[in-house]
Amino acid sequence: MKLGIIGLPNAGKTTIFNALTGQELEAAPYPNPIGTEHHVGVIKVPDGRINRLSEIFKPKKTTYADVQCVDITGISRGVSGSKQKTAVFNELWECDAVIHVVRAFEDDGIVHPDGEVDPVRDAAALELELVFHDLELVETRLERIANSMKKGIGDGLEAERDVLQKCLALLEEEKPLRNLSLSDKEREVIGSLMFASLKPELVVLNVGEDDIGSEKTVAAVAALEEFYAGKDALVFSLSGKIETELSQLEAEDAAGFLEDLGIGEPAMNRIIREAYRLLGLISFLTAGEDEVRAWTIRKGTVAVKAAGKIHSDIERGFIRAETISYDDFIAAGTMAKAKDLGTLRLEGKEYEFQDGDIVNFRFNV
Ligand SMILES: Nc1nc2c(ncn2[C@@H]2O[C@H](COP(=O)(O)OP(=O)(O)OP(=O)(O)O)[C@@H](O)[C@H]2O)c(=O)[nH]1
Ligand SMILES: [Mg+2]
Repeated sequence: MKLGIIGLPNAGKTTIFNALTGQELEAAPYPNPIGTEHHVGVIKVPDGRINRLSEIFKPKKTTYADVQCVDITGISRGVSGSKQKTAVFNELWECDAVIHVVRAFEDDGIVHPDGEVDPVRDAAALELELVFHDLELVETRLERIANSMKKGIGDGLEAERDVLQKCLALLEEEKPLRNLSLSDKEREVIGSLMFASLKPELVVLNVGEDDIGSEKTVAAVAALEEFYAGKDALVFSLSGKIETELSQLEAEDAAGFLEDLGIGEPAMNRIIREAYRLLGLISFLTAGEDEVRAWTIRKGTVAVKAAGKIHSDIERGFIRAETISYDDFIAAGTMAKAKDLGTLRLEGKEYEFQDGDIVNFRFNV
């Protein structure tokens, strides 16, 4: 999975990228020119189950699931059509979901492109850039299809045309495509078009350190939620600055810091969790003396395909998947006990893994 961070200039994208990836890139008080920043990093997916299994199995190696993350430069207003902007949208196209950073923190030392902080206006401005980009795409494509049809070489393009007309109607209302209910078939038909506003979005309101959970923050989140009412978008608030500090602390110090702040867990954990949910992803786990590890799959992936994530040999030679849910394993304490209790099951090729299933593949090649 790959997440792309977008937002207006100086919203705090790089700050949040640092917090997510543990990198320490410079977060500058001046907006970087569009197209100049494309930082790539890896997020280790926080997973308490993996921590716990590591304590139990004491493996040589512990591996968390990971997610790629790109810090894409600020999309400023009205740069439509420029080369830099094309680069930004190309980058965005590679991502499965978007983290849209919206500034709420006040700081006179940090220029806001519009002079003052206004989260809903800013979010709307960015969405409009996505909409304009997609509108251009739809119009161009519809024109091509119409031309092909005129020339009598447009056979089979009707389905695409019909979906695009639905898209057009929505975009003309200045609404992002993620609000459209499309069937899998319809999605497939337009699958090669590089739509930006179709990507599921996590909207992150970057609030000042003193505004975590404040009335002002609650109101701003509610206003954004109203603006985003629809599908495939979720709104959160966090303090990018604090999250960055947290990410640089050792686990023990971080726990103390969280307690002082009255926060249960780093907001980043929630972002990742929700991104998984938005994208329909789950993890299955493998645990042994060599390695405890989380593997990311789409919900609904059958056991034999999931096996292929680990190695193609296991997929080819798949016999059975010894499977137990994480909770059942913890309740039993050991695999031997789980076998006695009957909670360790043998599943076949077509079994759909559930989130947190601990799996041992039996295979033969
Ligand atoms: N006071 C305050 N400053 C912040 C906060 N978050 C980010 N900043 C500062 O705002 C400035 C811009 O932050 P960046 O993370 O570089 O913003 P960006 O969105 O990556 O900016 P561009 O890449 O230039 O578009 C930096 O000086 C940050 O230190 C915050 O919560 N509070
Ligand atoms: Mg930046």
